[in-house]
Order: sequence, then structure tokens, then C-alpha cells
Amino acid sequence: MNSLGNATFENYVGMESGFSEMAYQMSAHVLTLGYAIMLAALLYFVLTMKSVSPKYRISSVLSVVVMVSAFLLLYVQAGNWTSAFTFDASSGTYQLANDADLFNNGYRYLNWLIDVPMLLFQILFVVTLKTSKFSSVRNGFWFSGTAMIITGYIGQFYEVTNPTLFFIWGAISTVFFFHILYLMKKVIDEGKQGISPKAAGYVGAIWTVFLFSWMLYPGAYLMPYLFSFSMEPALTETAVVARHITYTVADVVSKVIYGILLTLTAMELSKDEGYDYDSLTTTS
Ligand code: RET
Repeated sequence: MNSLGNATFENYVGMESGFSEMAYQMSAHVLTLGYAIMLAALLYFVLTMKSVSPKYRISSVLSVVVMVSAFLLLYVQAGNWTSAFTFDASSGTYQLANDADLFNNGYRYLNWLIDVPMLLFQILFVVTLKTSKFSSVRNGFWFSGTAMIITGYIGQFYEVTNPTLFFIWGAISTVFFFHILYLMKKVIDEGKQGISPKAAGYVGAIWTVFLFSWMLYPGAYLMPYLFSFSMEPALTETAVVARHITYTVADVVSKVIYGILLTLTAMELSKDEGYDYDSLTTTS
């Protein structure tokens, strides 16, 4: 038995078999791509701010907050990867470094504590609720969002050492996740009422994008088990690379694509309400 304790499975793979050049570099590249996209999208949300009427601009502001915090986190996460493993010429693999921090996805979870409530609140500034109360949906989003992340954060420490605890905390987290999905579906259904078909189409697309991308996070949590089909985590580099890719796709879709769709919805609603940015700029 080695002395890695509650470290996540990436470290066990780095210690036991090491990473091939391809697995190590693909991980480094996909983590770098992640933060590069956040910075590029930050500019999009700043530059399109005025294309929507003032009451919708808070949605863009929230996207800006999410982009800045995600950029910083993903930058640190990429550095954590490259410093945790170093090239070992004798075996031709990347091995766990002796004098650096272990690799850990925990930073992500703490970043979600900021981003998850922001992403959930964001839609409430674009759609109009018909029957639900703004404050009760907002509180439900905040409570279940935070509880989902904290319980998942605790669970991920046990992914190698104690699968039972890992699955129990994961299951508790999933209960809160279902509550979020329930609330979001309500917001979407109410939001579609009384707006133009084009705007309602965007709101429908937001639900699809939301559902797809948020489901990827529990998939990434389960990744070592998805490759093993047993109560032993699969300590393979394939599972490690798959987790990095899953997180990056999930981050880009749940933050950037979702934010862009909210901007497009708000543009459409602004036009319908008489604020047409295109004609504002051509006539003045
Ligand atoms: C955890 C633990 C296992 C069970 C479930 C989870 C769900 C996580 C989700 C995270 C969403 C994060 C987002 C971040 C954006 O910045 C915590 C992995 C259900 C849904 C959208």
C-alpha cells in the first residue's frame, strides 16, 4: 500500500503506472483550452452587453463574474496538473513529482460554489416567472446548489480509499441536483409563456443545453468507476484523460454556450419590447 491517502485517482495513476506522453499532453492541452475559452468568452459578454436592453444586462454581468472566476480556477488547475507530474526519462512516462502538491479537483468544487448560484440566478433575470415566486426559486437554487456541491466535495475525497462513502455522499448530492433540475424545468416552462416563438425557441434550447452539460459533472465524478464496472476504481490514464475532457466540455457548455443563449434570448426579448440595438446604432 502506498501513502497517498485520500488523494484523487489521478495521483494513484501517476504513481503506479505513470502517464504516457499522449495522456499527459492531452490533459495539459485540454485544461489550457478551458481557461483560454473563458478569457475569450469574457470579451464576448463584455462587448455584447449593450445589445440587450438595460434590464437584461445583469445577466451579462453574471456571465462576466462566472468567466473571471472560471478563468482563474482553470488556470490554477492547469498549473496543478503540470507541476504534480514530472517526466521521468528512464521509464518514458510522467510520474508523480516528489516535491509538489498532489493533483486535486477540489478547486473546481470550490469554484462551483460561486458559479453554480450565479448560473442559476442568471436565467431569473432574463425570463419572467408567471406563477412561482422569484425569491423562493432563488432561495431554492441557492440552497440546493450549495448543498449539492459541498456533499460532492466531501465525497470526492473517498473516490479511491472508500467507495461506499464516495457513493453515499454522491447519492446525497444527487438528491439536491434533482431539486435543481425540478426548479429549472419550472422556470423554463413558465419563461416560455407569453413571449414570441423565436424567444421561446431559445428558452427551450437553454433547457437542452443545461440538462446535457450539468449531467456531465456527476459523470466526471463517477469517471474512475465508469471504466471499471466494479467497486474498485479503474486506475488508468484513459479514465484520467476522459475526466479532464468531460470537465472541459461541461464547463464550456454550462457557462459559455448557456450564457450566449441567454444573451440571444435577451436580445430577442429586447427587440420585441422596442429596444432594437441594430437600429439604435445605424440611426445615431
Ligand atoms: C457532484 C457530486 C456527485 C453527484 C452530483 C454532482 C453534481 C454536480 C454538478 C455540478 C455543476 C457544476 C457547474 C459548474 C459551473 O461552473 C457534485 C459532482 C449530481 C451538477 C454547472
